[in-house]
Amino acid sequence: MKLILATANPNKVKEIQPLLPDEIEVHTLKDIAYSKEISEDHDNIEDNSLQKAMTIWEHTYTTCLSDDTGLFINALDGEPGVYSAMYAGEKRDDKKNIKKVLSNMKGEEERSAYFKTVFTLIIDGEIHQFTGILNGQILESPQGKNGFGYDPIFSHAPGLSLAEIGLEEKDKISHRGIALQKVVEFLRSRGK
Ligand code: ITT
Repeated sequence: MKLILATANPNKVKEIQPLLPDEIEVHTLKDIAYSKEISEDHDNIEDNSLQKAMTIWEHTYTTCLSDDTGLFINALDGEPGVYSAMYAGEKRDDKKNIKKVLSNMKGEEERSAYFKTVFTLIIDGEIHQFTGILNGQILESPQGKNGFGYDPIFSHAPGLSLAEIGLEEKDKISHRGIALQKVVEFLRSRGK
């Protein structure tokens, strides 16, 4: 079966592709030469995830899988949340986003937060969504060089950021890894 990954983020492709069953022929937006920006017009990640998958489904009518993810910080009333990608401005910039979070969290003792990923799978014209959550804490300063996005300031285990663990370990415990396991189980149950 051919499946198109409806994400323009190469880091997400790196995390998702190895976890999908070998029988699935995975194509990225780059592979299908789709270079238009996909709109994300909604105020929640479920609907944005659906919008991304629908955009590519209507372009290809091929099975497709999208991911929308947000970092929700309790002391900031859930910010950056659905606006995680452009928190510090229209131009996506991980370093500036991290700086803004740390500045807004300065002096804050309640540092709990969670990542949430919603995958949308469109297969045979049917829509299915799968969610994964990873709870943790916002660190006082960035740590580690792996991963992407907010990984250097998110700690899931005492003293360690998500940017200090390997890709394989992140896949096992992360919001994206958990949601993707559900996608894989679903595909297997459909005999894919
Ligand atoms: P697509 O929409 O093309 O999939 P994107 O980068 O725009 O890619 P999102 O809309 O889901 O992705 O935005 C999510 C934001 O959260 C973005 O700034 C990412 O860097 C960050 N993010 C997503 N997954 C993350 C992860 O596993 N660890 C750290 N930060 C993450």
